[in-house]
Amino acid sequence: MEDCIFCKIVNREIGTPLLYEDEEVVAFRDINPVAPDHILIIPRKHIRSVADSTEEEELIMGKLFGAARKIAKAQGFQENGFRLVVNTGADGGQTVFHLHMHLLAGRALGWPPG
Ligand code: IU
Repeated sequence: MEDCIFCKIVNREIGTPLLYEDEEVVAFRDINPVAPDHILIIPRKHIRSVADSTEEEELIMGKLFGAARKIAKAQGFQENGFRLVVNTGADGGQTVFHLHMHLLAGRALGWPPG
């Protein structure tokens, strides 16, 4: 997608350092972190949101969890725990319409969200 900032990161048009990458997924640090460690895990494929995704894309979405597990292990988040969040649509707080999973770690997180 031409105007999608996350597609530009995937296509290396923006030099955001990647924390993780494989054939289907890339991950990088959020530009505006809300936790000591705030990482975004995204599919290379432009999928607007969970709500807009298709059955064929379920496998790719599952890969986001696999990447989260690997990143958490590599970064040492497993001992204290971490949170995975996928904001979806306006009420879900989604602002970038390229599906992404937030991985939050490094402090005890409150619940419920605001
Ligand atoms: P949201 O779930 O759509 O609200 O999350 C979008 C996130 O993308 C948000 O935390 C932003 O800080 C983050 N982000 C970024 O890391 N780099 C960017 O260039 C842009 C947004 I635009």
